[in-house]
Amino acid sequence: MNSDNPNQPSAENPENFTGIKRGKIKENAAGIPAVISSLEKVVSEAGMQRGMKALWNLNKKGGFDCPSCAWPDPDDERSGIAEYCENGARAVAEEATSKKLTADFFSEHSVASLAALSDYEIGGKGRVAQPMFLPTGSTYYQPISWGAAFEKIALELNRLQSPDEAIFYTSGRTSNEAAFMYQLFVREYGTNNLPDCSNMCHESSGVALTEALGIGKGSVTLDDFYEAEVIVILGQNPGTNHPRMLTALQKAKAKGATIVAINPLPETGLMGFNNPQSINGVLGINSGLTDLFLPVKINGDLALLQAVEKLMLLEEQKNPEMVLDNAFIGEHTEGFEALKKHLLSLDLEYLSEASGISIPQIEAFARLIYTKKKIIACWAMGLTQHKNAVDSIREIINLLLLKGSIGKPGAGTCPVRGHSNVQGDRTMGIYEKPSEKFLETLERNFGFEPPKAHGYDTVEAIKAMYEGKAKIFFAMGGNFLSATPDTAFTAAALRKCILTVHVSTKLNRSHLVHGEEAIILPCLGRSDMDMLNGENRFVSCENSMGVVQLSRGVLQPVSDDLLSEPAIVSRLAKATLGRRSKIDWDKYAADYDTIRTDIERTIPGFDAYNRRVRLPGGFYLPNVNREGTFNTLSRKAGFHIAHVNPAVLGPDELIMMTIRSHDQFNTTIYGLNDRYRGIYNERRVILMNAKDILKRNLSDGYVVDLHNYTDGVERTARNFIVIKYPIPEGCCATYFPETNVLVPISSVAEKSNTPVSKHVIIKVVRHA
Ligand SMILES: Nc1nc2c(c(=O)[nH]1)N[C@H]1C(S)=C(S)[C@@H](COP(=O)(O)OP(=O)(O)OC[C@H]3O[C@@H](n4cnc5c(=O)[nH]c(N)nc54)[C@H](O)[C@@H]3O)O[C@H]1N2
Ligand SMILES: Nc1nc2c(c(=O)[nH]1)N[C@H]1C(S)=C(S)[C@@H](COP(=O)(O)OP(=O)(O)OC[C@H]3O[C@@H](n4cnc5c(=O)[nH]c(N)nc54)[C@H](O)[C@@H]3O)O[C@H]1N2
Ligand SMILES: [Mo]
Repeated sequence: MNSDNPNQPSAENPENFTGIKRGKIKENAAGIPAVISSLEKVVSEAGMQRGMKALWNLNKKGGFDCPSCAWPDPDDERSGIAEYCENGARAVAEEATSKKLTADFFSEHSVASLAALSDYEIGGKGRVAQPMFLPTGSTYYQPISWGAAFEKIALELNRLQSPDEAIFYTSGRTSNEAAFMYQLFVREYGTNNLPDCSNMCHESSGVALTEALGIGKGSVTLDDFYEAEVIVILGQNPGTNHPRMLTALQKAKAKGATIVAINPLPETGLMGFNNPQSINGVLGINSGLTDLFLPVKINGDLALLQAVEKLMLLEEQKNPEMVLDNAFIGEHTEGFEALKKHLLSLDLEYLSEASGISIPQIEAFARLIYTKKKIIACWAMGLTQHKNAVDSIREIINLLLLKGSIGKPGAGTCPVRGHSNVQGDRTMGIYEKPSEKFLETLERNFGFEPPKAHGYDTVEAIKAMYEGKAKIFFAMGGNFLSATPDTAFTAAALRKCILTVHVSTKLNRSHLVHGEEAIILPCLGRSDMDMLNGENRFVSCENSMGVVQLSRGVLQPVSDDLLSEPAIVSRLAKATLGRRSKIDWDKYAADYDTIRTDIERTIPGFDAYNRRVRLPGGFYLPNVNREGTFNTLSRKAGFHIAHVNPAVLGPDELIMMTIRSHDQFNTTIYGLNDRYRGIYNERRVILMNAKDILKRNLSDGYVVDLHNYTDGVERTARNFIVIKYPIPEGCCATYFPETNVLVPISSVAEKSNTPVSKHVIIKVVRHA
């Protein structure tokens, strides 16, 4: 189901090799090679002067927020030279590039010829420099004025039978100010169809945390890391995806913390780290990070956690008051007795088998935490993108609650967010299921009646477009086609739209697999100056630990024809709603302080927003868990009972997780290397266990095709090179987004509806 001709690669999924080179799996992350690699990229994309200016201001107080991940900046001292990492620098290089795409570029390259390029090549073309329009039946984008573009979009939006036929997606880079305006516009227009990248990312964390603890965000601050006794890291690859977290882990370890890593892969950053910002690191003096590495089977986490909790309960029976925090359990939690009964009834051997971790190793983990009271659990996509993700995350919470490890220094929950402002966008109301209270506040403050019915999340949006229930797709950032599951299905869904619109910095595949008509609206990025009347304006973002701080770009935009995201929303709203609107959109665009004033009176925690956002380092949003309370109905934290239910595989099937290489930010491919895993110049690879390779009569280096057959549909991804890798038997790994074609649209997490991108059942067949 790849294209019209199943033997040909298609616009949504080119399948060419780039020429693999192999090296060893690295023992330590970062150090000198990382510094060199990041500087080279910045200078080659942006030039020396522009590049250095951008890097100098990255993550400095008063500078701009790194457009890469959401890891927090230190509250106190920030590095004098560089408060960023290799991959942050690369994200900046990507955005700060001096290459630009004007009307000439689009008149020379048809949509089809661009779509035949790889994501790496498409991204390398440069920044979109002016608004572009693809009329019905045309194969070339042509220039359009901003005014005509807004008129066109407004006309189509106003022609729909119902506002619910339009979908308004958000990626996670959008500032608080733009996000607040965007959701306000969308709701005044009349729909809650506000899916976002969070639906594919940490939605499962939000659901689990809200159910158990009454707030969908993590409880720890950076300082908690330095007081923790044990830090458990599950399903996360910080060396690549949150490199600055390694600095925090190194410091935590120096202060006495023990680190446990739970991951099917021995990820380099977890194992060892040469901190490029310390002399030892630059000299290559290794700081080993992980004390105990547990190579779980994919989705073996629930069983492993239950096994450890069971051992804790047994140890507590032997040594009362030594293991559990009974006072905390009694005062602050509910459901303990039921959980205890459940866990004690489980068979340790069964749990060991289901997790892939031997009983002695499970015991080693349990012994590490028996007497400890200050535990932090960190997790990311290895936990959230599973069918039972909410159960697994609630099991993490169970473990922390048994220890009283929430709401005290050195302990707590740490879902490590992805996009730099994904958490802020949700705080601003980018959510398809807004609470009644939030909608009432909007009505009271702005005088329009917001729609009550819940909207589509990401997966529901794709289905709605496919079924013809939604006809216009508007994206505030992101690369919807490549980020979502079941690429061929999603492509068909987007092609059924009458209009697809993307507010973007860079060209991407979602501009090339489009609706009947398509528009690209080019916007300023984080690093760009946003000038008005001689003033360089700032916006603000919220990081993974709930700190809100300002972000002000420093670079001259590559083109005069870019608008800021707040300006785009303002003009779109005016064009669409006209005199129907109760909101002064011009005022917002002219003075961002007025947006923040309205955020302050609408969203709790933003008191004195305009003053506090100007404080160096910003301010913390309130967090009930951090303050030791729980915002659930009963005001207690809830234990949860979950059942382990391992997948039953056919003899020739494997479980595939789709992961990030070192040289990418989601669908943006910076380069073709995955340096830490020793894979160079190729992304079409499949990491397999030696026994699984042998069983299939394959060898390292063979070329294979991958198939998934869920729901009676054959999904195929061709041309992958087999790589022998230390990964548990029965499991394999490939890169996202090349294998999104194989992720069935129907395969979603219970409760959070997140695509199950880390548990795809596939068959591996030697390429004919
Ligand atoms: N440089 C860079 N930084 C990024 C991104 C990027 O693409 N590039 N993306 C950003 C975004 S949006 C996000 S959400 C984060 C993503 O950050 P991560 O969650 O670290 O990203 P993934 O590569 O998806 O890695 C998942 C990790 O989980 C492991 N894993 C997979 N399945 C399981 C499982 O069942 N159990 C366990 N215990 N482990 C498992 C994998 O081996 C891998 O190490 O990073 C953010 N930061
Ligand atoms: N198989 C599989 N699929 C996955 C995942 C996985 O692990 N496996 N991970 C999922 C996760 S965690 C996430 S978060 C999603 C990511 O999904 P998205 O957020 O939709 O994807 P990105 O690749 O981050 O979006 C990149 C595009 O954003 C645009 N952009 C960049 N900066 C800006 C800006 O400042 N403003 C605007 N308007 N546009 C900008 C650029 O045009 C760029 O091409 O993918 C999900 N998909
Ligand atoms: Mo994400």
